[in-house]
Amino acid sequence: MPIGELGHVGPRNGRETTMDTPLLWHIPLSHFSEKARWALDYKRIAHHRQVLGPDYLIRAWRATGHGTLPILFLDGRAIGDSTHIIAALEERYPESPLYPSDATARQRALALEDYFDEQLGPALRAAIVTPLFRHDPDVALRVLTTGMPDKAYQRLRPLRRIFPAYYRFRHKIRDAKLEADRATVNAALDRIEQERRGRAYLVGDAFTVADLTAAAMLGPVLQPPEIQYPLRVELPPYLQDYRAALLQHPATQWAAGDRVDATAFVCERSPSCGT
Ligand SMILES: N[C@@H](CCC(=O)N[C@@H](CS)C(=O)NCC(=O)O)C(=O)O
Repeated sequence: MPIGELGHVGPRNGRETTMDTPLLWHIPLSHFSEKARWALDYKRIAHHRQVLGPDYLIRAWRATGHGTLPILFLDGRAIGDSTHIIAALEERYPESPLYPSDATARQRALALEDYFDEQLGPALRAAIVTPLFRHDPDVALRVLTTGMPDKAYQRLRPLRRIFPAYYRFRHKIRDAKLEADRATVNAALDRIEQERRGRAYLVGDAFTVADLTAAAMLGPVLQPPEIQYPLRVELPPYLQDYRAALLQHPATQWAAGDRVDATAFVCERSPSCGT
C-alpha cells in the first residue's frame, strides 16, 4: 500500500507512520522500484515514498555511492539496489517471509532473483525504450514520467533531443541490440516456464522473492489491474503489438494473474485484499 509521495499512508493494519518510518526514493515506472515497493507492501510495512527531481543522480550518489534508484532509508541507513533492499527488509521484518526457510530453496530463489534482475529487467527496458526513442520521443518522455507530476514531463520536453542519448548511456542501451534484447526477454520468459513446471510458484509451494521479481520486472509491460502507477499515455501500435505478442507467452499469463492460485498471488500485492 503506497503512502503517497512523501505523504502519509495512514494506518495500515494498525501501524501508524512515525519519524522512523522507512522512506523509499523511487521511480514510479521503474520495475526495480516496483520490486522494492512490492516487498514493502507484501510485508505490510508502512512507509513513505518520494520521487526525486532532476538532481536525482547526485542525491543517489551521495546517499549510496551509486546513481540508481530505488534507495530505501531504513533505521538510519541508505540502502541502494532492490536486491539489497529486500535482504534488509527480510532481516528487519521477517514476516511475511520472501525467502524460503530451506537453504537449497533459498539459494534457488536468490539465483532466480539475480537472473531476472540482470537479464529480464534491463532487456525489457531496452525492448520498450529503444523503439520509443527512435519513433516517438515525446511518448517516451510521457512513459518515463509515469506517476510523476506533469512538471517532470514539462521539464524534460525541451531536452527531448538530448535526453535519449543520456538515458541510453545510463542504461547501456544500443539501437543495434534491439533484436538481442528481445531475444533475452523471450529466453527469460521460457526460463520462467521451465522453472515453474506448471506450478503456481517458481520455488516450492509458496510465494517468494523469485515470483515477486519475475512479476515486478514484467509489470510495466503487463500493466496488471493492481499496478499502482499505470501508464497515462496510449502506447504506439508497434509497442501494443509487442505487448500483445508477450502476452501470448504462458509466463506472462502466469505473471498477469492467470495462474493456479491467482487470488492468492494478487492478494500478496494488495494487503487489503480479502479483508
Ligand atoms: N540493480 C539495480 C538496478 C536499478 C536501476 O537500474 N534503476 C534505474 C531505474 S529502473 C535507475 O535508477 N536509473 C536512473 C539512472 O541510472 O540514471 C536494482 O536492483 O536496484
